[in-house]
This record gives sequence, structure tokens and C-alpha cells, in this order.
Amino acid sequence: MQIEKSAYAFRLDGNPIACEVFGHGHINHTLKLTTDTGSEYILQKINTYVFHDPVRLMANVGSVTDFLRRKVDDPRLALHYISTYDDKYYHVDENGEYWRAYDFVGGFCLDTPESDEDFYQSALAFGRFQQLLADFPAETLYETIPEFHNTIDRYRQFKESVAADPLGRAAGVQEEIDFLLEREELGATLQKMREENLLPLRVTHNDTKLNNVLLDRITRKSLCVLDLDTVMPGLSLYDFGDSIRFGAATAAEDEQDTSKMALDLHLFEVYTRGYLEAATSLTQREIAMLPMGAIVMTLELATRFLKDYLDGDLYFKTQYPEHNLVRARTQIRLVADMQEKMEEMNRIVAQVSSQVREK
Ligand code: ADP
Ligand code: GN1
Ligand code: MG
Repeated sequence: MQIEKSAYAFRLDGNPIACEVFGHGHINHTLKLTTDTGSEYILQKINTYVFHDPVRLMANVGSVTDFLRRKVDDPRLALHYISTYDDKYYHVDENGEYWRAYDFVGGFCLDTPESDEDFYQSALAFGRFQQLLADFPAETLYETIPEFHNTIDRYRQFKESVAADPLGRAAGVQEEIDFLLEREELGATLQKMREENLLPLRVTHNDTKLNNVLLDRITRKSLCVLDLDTVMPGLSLYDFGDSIRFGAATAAEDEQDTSKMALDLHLFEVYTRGYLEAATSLTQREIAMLPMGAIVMTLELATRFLKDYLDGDLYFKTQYPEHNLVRARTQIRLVADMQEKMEEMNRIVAQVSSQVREK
């Protein structure tokens, strides 16, 4: 087994003896590193196609994790980045690639919830994350991916790719393109409210998929939130919405049989309860907009996946040629189902929020 050379740049406990590819992330190259003292680390190469400014990214990640670590009593509740021998949280190798290392947390991640409790635990984790950072000076964070959840801008980029159509793929997916274009105004809802200052700007995670939460192997309680690359100032609705899109769905994000994809209202309720129990500082307007957050985030991902398919699969890692198209179709199906279930989502949010308040 070959040990990645960059490992030696970090102040590890012991000498590396094992190094293997790890996890199911879509963006970074993730390795698990073990040393001769039994210490375990994650060693990651940052994807600089996605993150153009890894130095600022690591400044965000470093300041947020340092802040969280001062607030939690169990070290597994916040990630711990390892400094290099020149006292940075990142290392640049001879090819100009950026690496970072952090403690491996002895837990596990799920791609789909195996029980209501798993999903509830992830809601608590993201809700806690929101709450713990409520007094973090959000303005000191960099916008590492500008306009990341600006769905108005996402639509602009999507339409550019439809027009450019570099691989001649647009004609084959006209139905999907039309579905998305018909919902452009719906997709703009949150961004408009953000621009009108109707919703508070918060420190948000911005990529709140279930597989970015670590669960304890024995108790299955949530430990920390992972994948802090997209931590930026944003709306709580991005975080809530993306969790629902990914975790309260009846099928995987890339299920090929779209008829299997729907919103599971029971899981929606489970997540809403956990999130509201932990994130106690949300405003009434934020709470009322939670269902809209789920729809807008799903719509946004549909446009992103379809754009990437049209562009020739440059952004998201794919396992087969139509992978991004499959993902886009599945998201489209979910948007349609969520729209049908909007009233029920509203009813659930109102009910759960009054129950949580009474507690
Ligand atoms: P990506 O941006 O590519 O999704 P992540 O930072 O989410 O990268 O890491 C990919 C996967 O590696 C995670 O889904 C998780 O399974 C695993 N992982 C990441 N950090 C840790 C950690 N500190 N302890 C244990 N597993 C981890
Ligand atoms: C990417 O890094 P990962 O796999 O958790 C993407 C998210 C998407 C997600 C879709 C930086 O997340 O925005 O929601 O894939 N991250 C980035 O699965 O673009
Ligand atoms: Mg991830």
C-alpha cells in the first residue's frame, strides 16, 4: 500500500502505516490514514475545480471548527483539523494540490436513514450546528462559492448551458428543461426574500445531506456534522431544505426508476421535529417557510444536475454516462410530489412547531 506523501506534512501522532480511499463523497478525494500508534485520520485532497480558493475555504473551516470546539464538551462533537509542520491547516503538494487532515471520528455515515431515529438524529445535529453558531460573527466568513444557493443565479447558469448545449444533449431532455423553466419563479422565492431582508442571514452549512452527519457506532446518536467546505453566510432554509430533499425522500438521489421517488411526509415530520427542537432561535417567518425551503432546494439541485449533464459532466462525480440526467429526473419527480404535498407540509410544520414551543 502506498502512503500519500502529503500525509507527512501534518503533525500526526505516529507514523502512517495505512492509507485507503474512504467514504462516498461527490467532491473531494478522501483517504483514511492510520498510524503505528493506532491514530486514525481523514486525509483529503480538496477539489479545486469546485473550490477555487482553498486558502479562504480553510480559513472558514478553521475558524468555525475552532469556535465549535470551544463550545462542546465531547471532542467528537466538532471536527478537529491537524496543523502542518508550518502551522497551517492545509498543505500544498508539489503538483499544487491542496490537502488537509483531521481526526477520524469513530462513527459512521448513512446514505439513507435506516430508521426514523437516524433521521431525527441528523436533524438534531444540523439544528445544533445552527444553534451553536448563532453567535458566530457570520460576516467574518468568506463566500467561498459565491452565489452557492442563489437559485436565481443557478437558473441563469442553467439557461446558459441550455443555450450553449456543447454536446448536443438538450434536444433529448426538452421535457426536463421545460419542467424546470416553468418553475423559475418558484425557484426564486428564497433569494428574493433574502434580498429583501425578510429572512435573517445565518452561518449555514449549505450541504446538509444525511451522509454529512456522523453517528456514534454504539448509541447511533449524532456526533458531529462533516463536510464544512460550504460553510458560509446563508439562510437556515437552505440547510433544512437540502436535508429534506436528500433524506425525507423515498428513493436515493440517483434512483433510476423515478416512480420510486416521492416525499415521505412522515420523515418530513421527524426531521422538522428534530430541527426545531435543536435550532431554537429560528424566527416565525423562517419556520413558516420550511416547506418552501424543501421545494426550492430540490428544484435548485435539479437545475444543477441537468446543467452538468448538458455541460458534459464536469462538476459532479459520475459513475456512468447518464448519471447526472438520472439525478436530475429524480429531483424533478420529487419537486412535483412536494408541490402536491405543500399543504400537508405546512400543516405538519405548524403542528410540530407549536408542540416544540409548548415543551
Ligand atoms: P465530500 O465533500 O467529497 O462529500 P466529505 O468531507 O463529506 O467529502 O467526506 C466524504 C466521506 O468521508 C463522508 O461522507 C464520511 O463518510 C467520511 N468522513 C469524512 N470525515 C470523516 C471523519 N472525520 N470521520 C469519519 N469519517 C469521515
Ligand atoms: C455535493 O460534497 P457532497 O457530495 O456532500 C454538492 C452539493 C450537492 C450534493 C448532491 C460543494 O455534495 O451542493 O447538494 O453533491 N457540493 C458542492 O449530492 O457542490
Ligand atoms: Mg460529503
